[in-house]
Amino acid sequence: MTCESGSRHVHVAAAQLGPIAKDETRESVVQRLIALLRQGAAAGSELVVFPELALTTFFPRWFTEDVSGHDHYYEASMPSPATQPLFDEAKALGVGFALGYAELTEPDADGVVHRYNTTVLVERDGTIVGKFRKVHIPGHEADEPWRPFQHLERRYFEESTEGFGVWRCFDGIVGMATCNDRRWPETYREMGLQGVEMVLIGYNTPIHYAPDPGQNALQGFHNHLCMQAGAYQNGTWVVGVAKGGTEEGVESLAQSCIIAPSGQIVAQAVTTGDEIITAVADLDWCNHYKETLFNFATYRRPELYQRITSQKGVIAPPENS
Ligand code: ING
Repeated sequence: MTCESGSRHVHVAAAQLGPIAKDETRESVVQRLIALLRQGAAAGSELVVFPELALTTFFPRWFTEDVSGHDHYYEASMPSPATQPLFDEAKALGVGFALGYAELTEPDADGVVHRYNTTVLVERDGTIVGKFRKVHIPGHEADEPWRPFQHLERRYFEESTEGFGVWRCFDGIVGMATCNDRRWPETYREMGLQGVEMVLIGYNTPIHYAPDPGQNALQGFHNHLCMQAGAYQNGTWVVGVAKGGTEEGVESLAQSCIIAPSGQIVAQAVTTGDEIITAVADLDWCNHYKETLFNFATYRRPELYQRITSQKGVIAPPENS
C-alpha cells in the first residue's frame, strides 16, 4: 500500500508454527494456518509468511530405506485438495501468503519424479506469483544412526537448479529463501543484485547440531546474525519464520523475526508455538542503503570476486617451504 507520505508500505506478518506431530493430518494443520492467516488479516497484514515444510512434521529426521518412504508427506500439486481451503480463505480475505511444503513433481521425460523443499508465493488476489526451491540442502544422505535424530534433507530433497529469483508483487520486489539458505551470504546478494526489497525465509532448525554440539547454545544468535547481516548488506527487509518448539522429541528454534534494511529486528516472536508477529514494512527504507553505502553499481568490484562463483571449496595457499 502507498501511504500519504507516498512511500510504499507492506503490512507483513510472520506466522510462526509450533510443532506438527508426525500423524497430524493436513486438514488439522491447514486449520492452524487459516487461524494464523485470519489473525494476520485482523492485524492489517497483506502478506502472511509461513515456515518451511509448514504442512507436516519435519520428516527428514527419520531414515527410510526407500527414498519414497516419506512420499505421503509431499504435495503432488499446489494447491492440493488439503491446502485449497487455505487458498480460498486467503483470497476471500484479500491476503497474500508464502507457504513452505515438500514438492513431489510429475514424472519427467525419463519417468523420474523429483523431490524439492519448496515455497509458493501467492498474491492478495489468489494468483500464484512464483515458486522457490531450496538451493542449499544441509545434513546428510546416508543413514547415520549415531545421531540422536537425523537430518536427512540430502536424501529427501534435490538441490534447486533454478537459483534465487525475485518477483514484483505486494508493491515491491520480493524474494524467497529457505532455512539453510539464510546462512549463506550468496543467497542475499543474488537477490540483492536483482533489487530485492523483502526476502521471505521459513526455517526448521533443531537446537542440537550433532556434528558440533558447541553450536547448540548459539543457534538463536546465529539465526538472527545471518538474517540481520543479509538484510543490512543488501538493503532489504527479511522475514524469518520458524516451525519451533519440541516436535517429535526434537527441540527446534523459534525466535521468528522481521528485520529492517538497517539490520534492526523490528518484531520477534516470544513463544515457541503458533504465533503471529507483524510489522509495517516501509519498502522505500531500502533505498537508504541501496542508494548509499551499498550502491552496488558504484562500489562493488566483481572483477575481483571471481573465486566466489568459479570455486566451490577452499584452495589454501601452498605450505611455506
Ligand atoms: N535446518 C538447519 C538450518 O540450516 C542446521 C540445518 C541445523 C544447520 C542446525 C545448522 C545447525 O537451519 C534446515 N532445515 O536447513
